[in-house]
Amino acid sequence: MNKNELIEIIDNFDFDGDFVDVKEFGSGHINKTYIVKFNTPNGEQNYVLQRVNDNVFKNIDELMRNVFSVTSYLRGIIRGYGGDPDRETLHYIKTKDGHRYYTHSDNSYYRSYVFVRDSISFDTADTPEVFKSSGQAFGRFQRLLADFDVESITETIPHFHDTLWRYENEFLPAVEQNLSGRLDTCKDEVEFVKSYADVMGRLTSMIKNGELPIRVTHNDTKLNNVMFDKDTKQCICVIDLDTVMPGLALYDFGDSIRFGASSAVEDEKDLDKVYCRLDYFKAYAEGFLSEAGEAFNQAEKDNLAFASLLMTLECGMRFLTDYINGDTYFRTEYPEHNLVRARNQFKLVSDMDNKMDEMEEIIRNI
Ligand code: ADP
Ligand code: GN1
Ligand code: MG
Repeated sequence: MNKNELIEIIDNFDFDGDFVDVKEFGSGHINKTYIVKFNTPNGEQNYVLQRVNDNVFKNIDELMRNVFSVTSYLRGIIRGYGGDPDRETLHYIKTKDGHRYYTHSDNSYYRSYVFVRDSISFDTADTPEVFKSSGQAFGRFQRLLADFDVESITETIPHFHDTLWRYENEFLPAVEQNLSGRLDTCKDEVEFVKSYADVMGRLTSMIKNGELPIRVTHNDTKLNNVMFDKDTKQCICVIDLDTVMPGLALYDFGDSIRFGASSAVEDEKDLDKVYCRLDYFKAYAEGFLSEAGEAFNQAEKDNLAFASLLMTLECGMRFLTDYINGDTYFRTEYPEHNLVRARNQFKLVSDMDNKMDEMEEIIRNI
């Protein structure tokens, strides 16, 4: 997309002030994100413009209805306790003609929100304190949405964290079809996934038995989906709300551990550098449980460590599936990127498996 076209798109949104500049921004794997600078009489005002990935999100109307509904609910609560709704949750900006998103002439979709001022996001946690603070942010997010009507939002991606469903309906068919012809290069990784088949349905069976309650959850709790104050390094708000759906508290906990308790970035190739940092695991658990833990039943508490392993396995399996399918889902920067990510996640799974007793002990002690 060239700059003139971007400016034409920006002109459709109801922004305040005069346009100054637009630049690519952020490191998400799904949407294409830009920062848009405006000048107003009160100083600089920045916005985020995103091209929504319509290969991943098939129903943009429902997606945008969900995120507007979740954020307006949160804004009400935040106002109620005297907080700043423009900073503590996303503030979506409609188009000049009142729509929740803009459809470009090439049938691509754009949406926009206020850039959280004086904020940064992290691709790795440099200290346990930063990670603990993200745990508080995601725990609080879950707590604030506890009474939000689950039925009022659509599942933007069905079966999102149903690991066994993904194994049977996405992974095994991908291996069977070998669309990219890459199967020869990842046989060990395929066997690794298969060796965990018997644990993949554990949480979904517990949902069916009524042991685990369905809550409104975020479902994509990567550290870089939390904005922090750039000076105090305290969390400000949770972003990337496209996957807010009915789910398990355990999914949100486990997915955070997968990303932030890892000693290395998600695509580190040197697997000796990749392991689960138990002090970070402990810090996150303290932060998350301090905000959300009061509502948890015993089965939820008992499965926090297991869910961390399961979410890591699931994500590795999704990267591997995408590699075998020829890179059609996650944004990649080089041909083996998804395989590198999968190997990285599987190293983490093995390490968590070895440390499972210690992880469970940490949770019992909190
Ligand atoms: P993706 O679905 O591709 O992960 P995100 O919504 O997470 O897209 O945005 C990608 C990145 O852009 C984030 O990790 C964050 O760094 C930055 N970002 C997104 N929204 C905001 C915002 N409102 N204020 C500041 N930065 C943001
Ligand atoms: C994607 O959008 P982003 O980059 O925050 C993905 C997550 C994966 C993650 C792996 C909608 O998250 O499920 O866990 O990549 N989001 C979607 O890094 O599929
Ligand atoms: Mg993101």
